[in-house]
Amino acid sequence: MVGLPARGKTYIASKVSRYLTWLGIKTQVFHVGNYRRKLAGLNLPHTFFDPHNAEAMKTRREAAAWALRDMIAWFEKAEGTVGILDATNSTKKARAWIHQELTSKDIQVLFIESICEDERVILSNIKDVKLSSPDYRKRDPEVATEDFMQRIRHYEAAYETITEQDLTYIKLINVGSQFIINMIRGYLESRIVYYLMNLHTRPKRIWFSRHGESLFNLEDKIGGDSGLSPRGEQYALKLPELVKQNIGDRPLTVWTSTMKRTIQTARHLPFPKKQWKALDELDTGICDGMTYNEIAAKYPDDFAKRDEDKFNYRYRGGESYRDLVLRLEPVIMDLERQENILIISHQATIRCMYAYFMGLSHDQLPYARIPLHTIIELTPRAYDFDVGAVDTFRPKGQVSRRLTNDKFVSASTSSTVNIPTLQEGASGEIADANAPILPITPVSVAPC
Ligand code: BKV
Repeated sequence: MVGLPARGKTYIASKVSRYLTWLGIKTQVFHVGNYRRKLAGLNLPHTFFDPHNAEAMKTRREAAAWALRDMIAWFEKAEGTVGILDATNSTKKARAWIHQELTSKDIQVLFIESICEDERVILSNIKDVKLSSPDYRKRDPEVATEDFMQRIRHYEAAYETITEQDLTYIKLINVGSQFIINMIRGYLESRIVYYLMNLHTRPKRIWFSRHGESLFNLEDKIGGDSGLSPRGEQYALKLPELVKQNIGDRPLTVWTSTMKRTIQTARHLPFPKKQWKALDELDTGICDGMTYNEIAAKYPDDFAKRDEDKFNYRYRGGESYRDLVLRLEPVIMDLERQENILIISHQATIRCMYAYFMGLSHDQLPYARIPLHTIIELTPRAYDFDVGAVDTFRPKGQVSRRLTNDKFVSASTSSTVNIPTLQEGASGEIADANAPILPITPVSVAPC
């Protein structure tokens, strides 16, 4: 990363990391600020960031070198694919050093620079993010803001935007209103560039709902393209009111799959609608139309294999969750571009999209609890430096607990319509559709 403080570097780094991890590419962010805090402690005055402060400069260089060393060790020991060095890296000298250290180890370097001159954007970044950082905890917000502005001025004094023509880079100018790209090589770099071109920071919310209970749900059958049961139809009828309660009068677009049960569920909603084939339920191949009991009796080995590795298990003639992630990638890309979207889809597809926004691992993804007759709301949340990975262990075969290790987005509220419901969809274990959803409690861990 390259750029002055409060230009969204950490935000961008986390988004890219979450996206690549979701696709199955091993990615890790190395945040130099955390190393600096370990070396020099908290509550440092802005004078620490003065480039004329020789002693502090030494500590800052040490922190950067420590982070880079850790990153190189991670590439080697953990067989990582993409490491993201989150720091200002705001001088040609710093970038030349990074480039040299990495290319000498055959690691390719892509610089991502965020340039932003909009004072309002910078100030809101400071208010939303920096004042809650460990550097400023328990300080008067106005004094802290002024100190942070001073800190930025120190960086500005030495800042050199990237012009090195021999480096690979993308510059994101004014929150993505303009891009400059240089020497992009290969598939992964162009994918990252494409992803970055879809990011924005306009306020947005995303809501997920499964279709109402279907006739196949009633018979415990998976797959198929059945219509709604009477209870499912009740949910569809109540949905406009539920949406109004939760979404209010915000402009909204409704996305459904191309299957009858989602189209029927969305039928009474007075908003523009779009059907996506990519939102169709996981294809269960030869098991389509069977009950879980029938599958267990007819294909006991498959049933066991699925429990063993639910993310990778592919139904014969059908799909796995891994296949589904790839199928849903264009939906995620489009979602990043959008503002308020209500998605009415299926259990397995919602699990995949939910995992992207909540940063769930591939092991956790197939067990995320997405009950029928419930709206799940995702709201953006400011970055919290103390929220890292959480304990997300979940025994196989048990109903999931809802957890988040996400820094920006949390499933904050959800509403369940009280319609007695059987269960279940194409890919799930039995869950109680009427059980209220547990509130999300971010779990704090020490900064890495
Ligand atoms: C592309 N945030 O430019 Br919480 C380029 N200035 C930049 N804050 C950004 C987004 C897409 C960007 C993200 C920024 C950006 C910026 C200041 C940001 C967004 C949310 C949080 C923190 C930072």
